[in-house]
Amino acid sequence: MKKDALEKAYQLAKQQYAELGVDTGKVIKEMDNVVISLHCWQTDDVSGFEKEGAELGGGGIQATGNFPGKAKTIIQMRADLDKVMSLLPGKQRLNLHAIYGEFGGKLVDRDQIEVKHYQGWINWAKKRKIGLDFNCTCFSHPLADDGFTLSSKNPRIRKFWVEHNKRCRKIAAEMGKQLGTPAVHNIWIPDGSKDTPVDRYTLRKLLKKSLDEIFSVKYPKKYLKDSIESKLFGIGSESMVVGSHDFYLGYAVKNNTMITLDNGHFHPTEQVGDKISSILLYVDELLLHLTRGVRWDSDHVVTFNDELLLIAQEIIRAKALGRVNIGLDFFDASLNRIGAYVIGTRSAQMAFLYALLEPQETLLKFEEQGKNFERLSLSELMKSKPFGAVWDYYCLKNNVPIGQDYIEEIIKYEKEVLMKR
Ligand code: RNT
Ligand code: ZN
Repeated sequence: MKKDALEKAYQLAKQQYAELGVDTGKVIKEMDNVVISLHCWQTDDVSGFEKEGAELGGGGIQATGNFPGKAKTIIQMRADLDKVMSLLPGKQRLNLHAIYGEFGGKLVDRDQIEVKHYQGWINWAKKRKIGLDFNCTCFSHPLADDGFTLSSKNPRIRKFWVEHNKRCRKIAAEMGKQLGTPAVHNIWIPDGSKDTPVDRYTLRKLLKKSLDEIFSVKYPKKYLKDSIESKLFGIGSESMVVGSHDFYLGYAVKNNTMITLDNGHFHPTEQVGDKISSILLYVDELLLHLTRGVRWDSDHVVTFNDELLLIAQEIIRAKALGRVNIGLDFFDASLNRIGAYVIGTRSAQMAFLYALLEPQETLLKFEEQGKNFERLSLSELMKSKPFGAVWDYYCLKNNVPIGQDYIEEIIKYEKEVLMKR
């Protein structure tokens, strides 16, 4: 569509929203506060660069598909991420896993990693004026093969993973320090069991002990923000996951760490959107891992669905954007990976835009007056308002492809870059 047509469509949309008491100009400005942390691992199916030909192994997570063109080197990964960011409106950060360090062809075990292995990324981020986030990698490793890491009853194994986590937090704090924006460090471990264990208590006690050891080293909040991620079940840990929601929620409240809510990690009828207003009463901040679980924690590309919308709406309604760190967590190897990022990130951004365009005051008035029919009507009516015109205008203002134009750009990159790998 031509620029003037887009402007015109936006002006009409602006009027329609204004009639409902919604200021679209203000909403577009507010979108600056929706910063999305791009998970680096969609570029290479969570393989990492510890050794050539590394692949995601174990931990109950899986990337399925073999679409050509996956990033095999840091250079390729950075090129892909630059391409992705060039197609996204708004602001991003980059979320790294420990396996994505620059190890210079040497095998550096996880209990040996240092800031220097990530300095290249820090410099890369500095150049792009973006922040970094970080994750320990407690899977795809021989010492994770028996299914237990930080909760292992084997002291050698547990010690190894405690050391890894301590180093990861140190690295993350340095990222935050150098980049002037706190890095979120997220702990997710795969620990759990396929069959019903007889001793859950000791395992959880050990996990608690490990976390206490890890967090005994303190860093200023302006450099590092700690988060812990629960899960209901994984492949191979169907009967029990040590780091359950109850476990981490208790730990987070007691120790004031953040909680990571991955919407693939709960029972399918449980809504992460519903949890936000509860958890924010007890912890300062949250980390989201936006994903799309299809039948299981399958980590499909995020789409603009009801689940995502409720999450965005609940954050906006609680005026909690400043307390929620937005991360993505999907890895689909069955389609163009750059495309996967752009779809998923744009859908997440669209959900926040949609939530910001809600006529909050009117809906609240209806609710408080017991006018339930009116509340439901207006909520439904909002779905056919010209939201797309505001979204297009937002992309226009951000100088990124509008509407379907990004598809062509990605296909071009696929032909010129991905297919030549
Ligand atoms: C696994 C967790 C975890 C990982 C990433 C790669 O179920 O969601 O966040 O997906 O750390
Ligand atoms: Zn996750």
